[in-house]
Amino acid sequence: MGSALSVTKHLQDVVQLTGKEVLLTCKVNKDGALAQWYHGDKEVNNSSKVSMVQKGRTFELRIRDVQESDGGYYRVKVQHKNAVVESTALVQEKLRVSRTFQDVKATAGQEVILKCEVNREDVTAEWKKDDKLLTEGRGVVMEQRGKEFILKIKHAQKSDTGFYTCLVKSGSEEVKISAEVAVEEFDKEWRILNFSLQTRNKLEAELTQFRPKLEPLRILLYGPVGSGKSSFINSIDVLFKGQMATGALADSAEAGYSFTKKYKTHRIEVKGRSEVLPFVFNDVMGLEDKKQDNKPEGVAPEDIISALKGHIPENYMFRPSAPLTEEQKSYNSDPSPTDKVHCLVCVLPADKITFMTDDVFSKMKQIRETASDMGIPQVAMMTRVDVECPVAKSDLRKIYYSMKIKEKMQECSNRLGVPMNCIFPVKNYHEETKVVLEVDVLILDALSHIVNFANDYAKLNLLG
Ligand SMILES: Nc1nc2c(ncn2[C@@H]2O[C@H](COP(=O)(O)OP(=O)(O)O)[C@@H](O)[C@H]2O)c(=O)[nH]1
Ligand SMILES: [Mg+2]
Repeated sequence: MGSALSVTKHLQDVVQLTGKEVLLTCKVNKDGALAQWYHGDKEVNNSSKVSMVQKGRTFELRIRDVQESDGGYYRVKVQHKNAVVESTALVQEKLRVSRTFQDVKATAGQEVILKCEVNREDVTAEWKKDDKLLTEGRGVVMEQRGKEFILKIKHAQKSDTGFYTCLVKSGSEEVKISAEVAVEEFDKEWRILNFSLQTRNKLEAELTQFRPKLEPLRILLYGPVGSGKSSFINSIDVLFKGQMATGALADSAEAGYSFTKKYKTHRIEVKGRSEVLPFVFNDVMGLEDKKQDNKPEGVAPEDIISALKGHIPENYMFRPSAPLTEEQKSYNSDPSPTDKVHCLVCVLPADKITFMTDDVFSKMKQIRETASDMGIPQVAMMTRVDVECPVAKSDLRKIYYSMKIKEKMQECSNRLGVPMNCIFPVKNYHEETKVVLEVDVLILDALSHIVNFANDYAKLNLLG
């Protein structure tokens, strides 16, 4: 009779390099036994991939060219008469990296994503920056999706620069993926602006005490709907009043596309004084692409040009498809020097410049060229810097350290044809309940330049 059927040599777990061969061996104590092999639940058949061999009491399974799909549990079921015994082993490809991440160069404020993948799921990972363990928080998020590992740095800052490693482990196996992340920001501000209260008050005093050669100087703001023209006028109003304005001019960004169709002069009162500032603002929304659905057509470039020359009367209602002509009664054919525009300011939202069509820019160019022919100084104001740049959002004092802001200003300059030194980034008051020093300084700085340009122009061209 002898002893009962039993396994004398069990299958051994195997970790093998991809492409190599795996040999599983099982031995029993009886002659004439039969074996069936399983990979998971599926019975294994002889193929070019696997072959099963029996040598007396020994059973072998050979797997050639091991790939990921060959991984998993293998089981051999050995039968002798009515008795059955089994042995099981795990076959795995050796842990390896199937996708690495590359070095990253980002500008401050961008999102940095490092993504890598290994060939197995039975792993854990840790992330290191310069050999120090990284933890989540402050915009740093780590994720595992099966075999994939992702590190996200939401608004990368200069301090996030470093050597990043993802260390993936399974038991005693370990693989590493590393790369350099460089987050760039200027070491020095490329335009000097002092954000002290002293500077603010000095700039404000200069403007309130300013006596231009011509009064009032007229500043025309133009730009697409939602670019922040009304908000800018509103902000100036807030700044000189020293408190939040009640009758807000700005349209909510979500309130469809209502826009200023009326040619209206905005005068700014100064706190504690009965007089108004010696410069005034008009804003016209212009140049929207007619074809874009839901958007209203902007004021015709011809009308903006007429406004530059002083032909558009106060309270005139613009009709986009029918610009004002000399023959019409409302046409101001004999404008006084103060009816004319003394500085043309193009208002562009930092977060939308990239998405504006060439068509819109070519219309702006038409206006700019006319203004240039007339010698009218031109400035571009870049609004919504806080929306576009997290560095500016968290600290406006850093605005001229931000590469992103410089990049956007460069884009304004290239597409609009205005030199960099005539472009001013500003943040408007839009949801604040208190005045903010940094907001004031940026606006006052831009405004001082605009007013001085306007005054120089008036002096040279409009006064005998
Ligand atoms: N975050 C932020 N929002 C702004 C800024 N300037 C304007 N806005 C918002 O942008 C939207 C459009 O502004 P508005 O002044 O009505 O644009 P307009 O059509 O050119 O007169 C409004 O919702 C404003 O509150 C800014 O500097 N930062
Ligand atoms: Mg408006």
